[in-house]
Amino acid sequence: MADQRNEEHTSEATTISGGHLVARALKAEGIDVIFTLCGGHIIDIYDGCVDEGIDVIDVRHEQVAAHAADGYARITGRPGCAVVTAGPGTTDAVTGIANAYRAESPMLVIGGQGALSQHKMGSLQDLPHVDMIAPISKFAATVPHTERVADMVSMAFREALNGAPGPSFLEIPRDILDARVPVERARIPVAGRYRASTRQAGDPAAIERLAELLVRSEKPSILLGNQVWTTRATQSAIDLVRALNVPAYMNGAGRGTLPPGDPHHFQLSRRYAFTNSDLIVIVGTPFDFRMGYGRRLSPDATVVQIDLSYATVGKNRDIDLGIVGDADVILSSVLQATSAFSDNGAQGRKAWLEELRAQERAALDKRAALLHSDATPIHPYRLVHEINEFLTEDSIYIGDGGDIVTFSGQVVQPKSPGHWMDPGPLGTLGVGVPFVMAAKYARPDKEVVALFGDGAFSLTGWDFETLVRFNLPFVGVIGNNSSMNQIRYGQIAKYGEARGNVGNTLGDVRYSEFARMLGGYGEEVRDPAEIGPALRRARESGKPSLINVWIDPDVYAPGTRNQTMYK
Ligand SMILES: Cc1ncc(C[n+]2csc(CCOP(=O)(O)OP(=O)(O)O)c2C)c(N)n1
Repeated sequence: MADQRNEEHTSEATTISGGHLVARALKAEGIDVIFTLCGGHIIDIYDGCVDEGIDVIDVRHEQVAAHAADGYARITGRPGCAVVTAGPGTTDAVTGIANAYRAESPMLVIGGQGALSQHKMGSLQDLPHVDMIAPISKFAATVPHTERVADMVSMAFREALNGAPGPSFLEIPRDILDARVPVERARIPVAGRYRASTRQAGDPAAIERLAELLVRSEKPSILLGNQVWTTRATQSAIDLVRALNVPAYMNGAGRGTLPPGDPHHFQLSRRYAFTNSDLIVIVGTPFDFRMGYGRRLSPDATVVQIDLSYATVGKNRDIDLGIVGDADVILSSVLQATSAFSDNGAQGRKAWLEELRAQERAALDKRAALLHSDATPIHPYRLVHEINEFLTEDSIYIGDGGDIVTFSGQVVQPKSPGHWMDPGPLGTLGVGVPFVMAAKYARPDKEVVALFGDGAFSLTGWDFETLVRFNLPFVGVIGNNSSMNQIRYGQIAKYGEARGNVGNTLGDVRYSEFARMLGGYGEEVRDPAEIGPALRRARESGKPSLINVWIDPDVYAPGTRNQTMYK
């Protein structure tokens, strides 16, 4: 009997289960948390996480788990991880995977699956997950054997980080996950030894050419896009625009690369700049709808595009020069290459910067009155202005909604790099609460401020409870117009007032009471003078909070009125 126990002990010690192999491979990638909703197919992964000291944040909907993994990647620069069960658990996560795919956010989603031994027999929650997810991920595969579990997790990370990053999906059948294999038969990745650096340097000849174009340009402009943050190119970008005196525009996660008030920070004169520049450098953002597919750039300008993805450079629009690689490495090499010129032309560009600054001032003057409007219901411009005033250098700002977030895109300026989060080009409503979860978990030292449309909040709002349960305080603001206004505007414009309110109106919900019911802090605000004080009380509460601000449902952001998103 004693011998038998001994033997069992030895085999336990020298074998390892699939779930524990997952946890070992996650640990090697530096992942310290998984976002998940439980299911019988995946419990061995939780057991592995207990051993490896990986936190388990359990949410109320798998879409939230996937968005949180996306948000974690954006904040930390390391891939995020969501673990979801087979069938409906995985289908619920699909939106989060798709959002990360369009936003170029690296993450791994692990889905359960029925036992391989019951393949296609009609097991509980069986679905063809890999077929479903392949078109919206960089890599989607089934793990065929327990020995391969950790190896395939590392493969999934390699694929997620290949070129422009994105999501990977692994389906692990239940019997593969639960089985034990001898440790020496499994490839267990060692940190830093299963993939190369992602810092690709770009073609040296192209870098020299861009340096010369910049030095010779009289009216250059640069767009610092998402990948400036992805590749942590903040300092290189700042050094370049300062040394060469180049006006910089920022979008997506690139917002905040330069602080507001910086002489090279421009926001409201982009169209003017792109119409009048002789050189336009686009860094790490595709020519998609947000860029008018490249059509809004002057046909006479020299256009340079830098991107992590070979497939993105030159897509939708001809370019004069393309450079594929890491924005940080490329921008610093370009600056270095400009030192070969005795005069980099910076002085000569002063008048150009002044011309753009005058455009900015005119645009600011035009809307100044609305930013300070005392109207009730509250004007959305007043709300976003108050939020902008409230943000500090340590506030990570998250926008989740339609029209109200379009307003905020024009007014709210993050004060630091990496402190702006929006869904990205998929335009997914419901990212707000999961992004709060990821941001506050990963950076407890930061304040997280989120602005929701009432429609957007409703999609994933129940996970406010998860924020309470895990003690993840944030300042939440709902721009409540009791409708899905961005869509409502288009319907009214097309079908008239009488038929325009179909399928787009919401109830008058007091979200502050919802917050309080779940253990958070909440206030209703109808007076514009109360927005600032209410935000400060939310901050001081130290709890997850919702300030429900009643805004005018009959005014719309300029972007919504022009329907620019469909053009
Ligand atoms: C998941 C998802 N469903 C639907 C849409 C389409 N959509 C875009 S904006 C919008 C209205 C959002 O309403 P709300 O969040 O209340 O913001 P508002 O426009 O009223 O400011 C909708 C439904 C979407 N982008 N994402």
